[in-house]
Amino acid sequence: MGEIFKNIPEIKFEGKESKNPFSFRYYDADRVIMGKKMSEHLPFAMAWWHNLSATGADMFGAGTTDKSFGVKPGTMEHAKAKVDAGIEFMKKLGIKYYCFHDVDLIPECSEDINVTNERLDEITDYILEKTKGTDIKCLWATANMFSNPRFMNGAGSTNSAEVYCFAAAQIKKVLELTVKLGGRGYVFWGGREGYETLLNTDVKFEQENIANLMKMAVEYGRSIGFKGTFFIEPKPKEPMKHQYDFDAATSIAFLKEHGLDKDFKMNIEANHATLAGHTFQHELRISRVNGMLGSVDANTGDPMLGWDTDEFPHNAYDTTLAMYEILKNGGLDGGLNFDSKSRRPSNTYEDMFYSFILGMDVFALGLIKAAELIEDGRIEKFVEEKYASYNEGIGKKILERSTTLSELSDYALKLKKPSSPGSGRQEYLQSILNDILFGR
Ligand code: XUL
Ligand code: CO
Repeated sequence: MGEIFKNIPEIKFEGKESKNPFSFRYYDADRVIMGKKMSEHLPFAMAWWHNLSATGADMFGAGTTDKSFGVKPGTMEHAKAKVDAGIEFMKKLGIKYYCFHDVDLIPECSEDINVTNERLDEITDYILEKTKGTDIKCLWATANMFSNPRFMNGAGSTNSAEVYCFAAAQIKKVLELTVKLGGRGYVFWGGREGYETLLNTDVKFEQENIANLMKMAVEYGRSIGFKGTFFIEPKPKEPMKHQYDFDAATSIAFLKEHGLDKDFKMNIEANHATLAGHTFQHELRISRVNGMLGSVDANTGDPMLGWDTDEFPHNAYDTTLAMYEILKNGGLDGGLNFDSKSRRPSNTYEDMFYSFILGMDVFALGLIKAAELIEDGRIEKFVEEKYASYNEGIGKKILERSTTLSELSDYALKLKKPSSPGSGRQEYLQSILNDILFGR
């Protein structure tokens, strides 16, 4: 197949003065920041589903973007055209990774899972052939256990033992494909793992069955040589009223309870964080301080809307704070997957590129600013000093865990009244952040 995205050049770094819409203003792959190249700090990935499959269809209207790539959709020829389009797209943007659900790659055969699996073998052979000699690889893969009607009551949480076996079969197959494609991770996003009403739900039974499925996945994955990380991608709701992997804190507790915390980390998606009533940074921070920050689904929601709009990231304030957490984490096992879709009226091939240029540039800008924040040091110094009362005296004893409740009580009674804990200085810190973002 010839060039698909005709008239769209390779996107190069031209610097912030550039007015060329097909250029990066901030993403300069080889620029070194805090000892590492930008491309290493920012392992960007393309989500097969949004970029190559979704046409902009929503509950109220048909698709607006032609993703046929010149071939009839629903055929293996079309599946291959998507591979060709995806590789050309990634090459033009300098993106090295892709992420997929099994059924993003091929038309699923609803009558026989064996046929689906044969198609998956064929398409992954084709991906390997087409990516040979390039540095394009799979970031992570996942089994879609939410679209097929069989999963209407869940996958790991289903009431049907037969359906549970189909979930297992899909996971097994996708793990094999992940190894075949050299993937760095395998994701569990529990889209239907939750409930609509507690009136018909045995929560404990369902959660234990989900954990069991994950344990079997780890055992099988390790037995076939999968050395990467398993991820849970928390989301509080949508499509279900309540999803078990509500947020990072809930998911981490679940993993610890079931002894899965050595093999799993979090894949944090920005829009899922805000649906849970948290900021993106909050979810990254909670994961990081628990040693569980593994990967990121890069997108953003709309503060005015209560659903998963999956917009391309565009807010440099958010990406700065996100990259701050990622730098403090020492990077990611996974990467930054654009689980984002162009808006429905942004319906041309050019828009597909503009969307990624926006997302990649705003994360590059976030990286530059997060590094400046760390190098500036004023905010971190403030936080360190805020806890200085634990550096000596009774505070030191508390930190060393060498005191008792009675000794602390005696200390307080003798003191009669504590001195002020000191100002939190929020507004001062916010002005430093603004200065770093906009004042230089
Ligand atoms: C859904 C979502 C998924 C996962 C993978 O909100 O984010 O696409 O990333 O199943
Ligand atoms: Co996601």
